Amino acid sequence: MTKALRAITVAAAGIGLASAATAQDQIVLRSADTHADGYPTVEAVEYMGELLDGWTNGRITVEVFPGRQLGEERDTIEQTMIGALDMNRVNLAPLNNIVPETAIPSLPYIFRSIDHMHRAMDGEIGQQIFAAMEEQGLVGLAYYDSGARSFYNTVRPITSPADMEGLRIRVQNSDLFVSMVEALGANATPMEFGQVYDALRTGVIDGAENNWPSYESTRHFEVANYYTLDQHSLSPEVLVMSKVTWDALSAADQELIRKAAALSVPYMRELWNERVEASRAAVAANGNEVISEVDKQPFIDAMGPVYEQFVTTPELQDLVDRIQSMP
Ligand code: GTR
Repeated sequence: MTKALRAITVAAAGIGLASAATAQDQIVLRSADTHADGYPTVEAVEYMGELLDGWTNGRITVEVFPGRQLGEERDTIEQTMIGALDMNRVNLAPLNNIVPETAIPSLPYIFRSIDHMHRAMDGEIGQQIFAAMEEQGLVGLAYYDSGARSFYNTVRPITSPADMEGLRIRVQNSDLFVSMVEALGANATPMEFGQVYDALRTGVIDGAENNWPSYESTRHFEVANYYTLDQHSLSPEVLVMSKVTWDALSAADQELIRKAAALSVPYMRELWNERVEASRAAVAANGNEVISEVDKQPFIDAMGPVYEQFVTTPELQDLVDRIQSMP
């Protein structure tokens, strides 16, 4: 595509894909990601774009805007819902307040393992949650890995919920995560991802929680020395498309996009596993105190109120039961 044409389609995307695609031949899907270039989620969506580009001889392309260029997740989710942005790769957590079903895979300790999470999200459960998102204008395309989220802080090694008492912990913009942190006796501070580094450095917060690659890529590990592998949430990443964009596509193009998204999942998972190892190594080289032998039971026991607060309908309870009873 020529630079001029790309500029036109990008400008037109602000008023929806239908206008961008009036030329019918060129579809440029703009996609946001909070992570920097090179992060596995960014690479996966770029790969999906390369597949589409190849299959359509350049007719459909994806333009990824990494590193919060289009705003924090809260903003880009809104943009996607109204059709100002075509695609968005976010964590399920910032969707929890918008689509109650998305809270279920974010629940603390709901999955026994990453494998268990894959089986649920790659099957009927994942599809049911996609269907619920559609009512809010979001078409789910893929679930990506996000490993396990664990607590890190600047103050002390956490080995039990008692050690969390009084700490100010940043959480994502999700009431579920607020409730989880409060159930452990800490103070939850919802904050956008891009503000966490400075907040940790200046002592506005004492800690946060995330997986290995995010702890490392954001350099949070350089300011928050203690990382406790309590693995409280396996909340996966998700790639969504605006329903406004989706509905403007032909059925054949929708199918191509679904196919490319599906192929980007195993690609992402491989990159993810490599990145986890690289991040562990970077954190070890920095000499951080990693508390890996954690008795998870007291953390699990403290989570009862969180389930009570968020599993509030028979439908949500059914999702929980089906996940928990999976072999
Ligand atoms: C990361 C996730 C981001 C964002 C971030 C956060 O693990 O990939 O999408 O949700 O956590 O904590 O805000």
